[in-house]
Amino acid sequence: MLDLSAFGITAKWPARHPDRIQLYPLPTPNGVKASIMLEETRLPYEAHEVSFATDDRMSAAFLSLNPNNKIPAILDPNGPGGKPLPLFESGAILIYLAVAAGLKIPG
Ligand SMILES: N[C@@H](CCC(=O)N[C@@H](CS)C(=O)NCC(=O)O)C(=O)O
Repeated sequence: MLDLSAFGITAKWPARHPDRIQLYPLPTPNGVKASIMLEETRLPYEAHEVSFATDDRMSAAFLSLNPNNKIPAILDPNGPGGKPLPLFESGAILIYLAVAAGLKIPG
């Protein structure tokens, strides 16, 4: 089984399925982009809600993944070279997931 415990974010949001892409979203205009892409591509993922009500995005655990304290963010346990890849910025996430799903990127 994959071990994501080296990533501080998993201390606050433990991975029940560490083999799946870990998604840290909230249904906001930017937050839904990664969620929609994961649903559309059918890539296996596990979502962990980042509540604004409790300032989750300002926690040390979240900041260890995205120092910009913004959602969405992901942690792919099977990134390039088979190594885990943390990623934030919805545009970067969308392109990354498209490539991971084998979609052709125009241009
Ligand atoms: N450029 C970023 C913007 C992300 C962003 O602004 N997310 C908002 C929610 S839509 C957020 O996390 N705001 C919390 C904050 O700014 O503290 C992206 O596209 O991912």
